[in-house]
Order: sequence, then structure tokens, then C-alpha cells
Amino acid sequence: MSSAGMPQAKRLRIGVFGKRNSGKSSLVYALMSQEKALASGKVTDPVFRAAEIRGLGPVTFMDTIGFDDIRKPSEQQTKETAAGTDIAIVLVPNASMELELAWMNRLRKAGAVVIPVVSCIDELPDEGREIAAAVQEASGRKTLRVSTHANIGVAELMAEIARHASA
Ligand SMILES: Nc1nc2c(ncn2[C@@H]2O[C@H](COP(=O)(O)OP(=O)(O)OP(=O)(O)O)[C@@H](O)[C@H]2O)c(=O)[nH]1
Ligand SMILES: [Mg+2]
Repeated sequence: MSSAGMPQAKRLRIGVFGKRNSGKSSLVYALMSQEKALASGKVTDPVFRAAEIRGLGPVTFMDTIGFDDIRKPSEQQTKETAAGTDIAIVLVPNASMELELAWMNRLRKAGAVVIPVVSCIDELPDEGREIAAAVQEASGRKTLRVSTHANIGVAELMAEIARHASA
């Protein structure tokens, strides 16, 4: 607890959004530099994990349920998570991106800074460059590419998060 009268630093909340199996949990763990193996399993609630980003202080990473998940509570839970998100990483794992673009809009309207990320790029032709260009064009947001399996782009994403966080 902080002592009375001491302003408490706002804890930055970084949410990772995307469809089922888009690599959300793996990315949360990769960003937190933990073992990928720990990311297996399904989340049934938004997961809150505390971390420090060097030079930025404490942040909270929020893992979320896939926004196309058929389980009933997920839409509401994801909405609630969206409302508390400062930086929203939205994963696009393939060329189908309508739902993702709609969520980028929703998150932006909820006040979040949106970072679109093409995920699992080790499985994509061209390492996802063409898809990233399409997402960037459609969203108007700088779009990054990551693979947690091949460890591509995770450091760049962290740098982008830090850039927004300190802005
Ligand atoms: N090829 C490849 N597979 C990945 C990558 N990231 C995650 N995966 C795999 O994709 C599957 C889903 O990964 P998760 O991180 O659990 O995805 P998720 O979005 O959290 O999934 P849900 O929580 O079920 O919605 C797992 O089998 C992962 O090993 C990646 O960068 N490349
Ligand atoms: Mg998950």
C-alpha cells in the first residue's frame, strides 16, 4: 500500500486480443520472457499477469479469451477487458481479418492504443508481409509481425509497446 497522499503510478494495462488459437497466450508468455511451454492450456477468464518493462515500471499483461470463442461468457468478458485496456495488441494469424479489424475499431473507441500484429508468421508465406501490408492499409495502424515459435519480432513488439507507453 502506498502511504496516504502519495500518488500511485498508474499501472499500464496491455491486452492481447485475437481469435481462438491465434497465439495470444504464447505471446503473453514470450513478452514476459517465460517458457512457451507454460502457455499451453485454455484460459477461461481473462488472465492478469504482472510484469516490469525496463524503464517503464510495472505493467499488467492481459491474456483474453478468443473473440470468436463459442463459450457464452467470453464476449462479455472480452468486452470488460477491452474497457480497461491502455494498449491493445490485436493478433491476425491469417488473411481473414474482418473480425480483427472490427475489434480494432471497438478497442480504439474504448480508448486503447491499438497495435495490430500478424502472428504465427513462421506458418505464413512471405512471413506474413503481404497480410501485414493489408492490415496496415485497412487499419491505418503500423502493423508488426511476430512468431513466438521462431522468436521473430517479439523484441520489436516490446519496443513498440514501450514507445507507446512512454508517449
Ligand atoms: N507455428 C506457430 N504456432 C504457434 C505460434 N504461437 C502459438 N502457436 C501455437 O498455436 C496454438 C495456440 O497457441 P496459444 O498461444 O494457446 O493461442 P491462444 O490464442 O492463446 O489460444 P486460445 O487461448 O485457445 O484462444 C498452440 O499450439 C501454439 O503452440 C507461432 O508463433 N507459430
Ligand atoms: Mg490462450
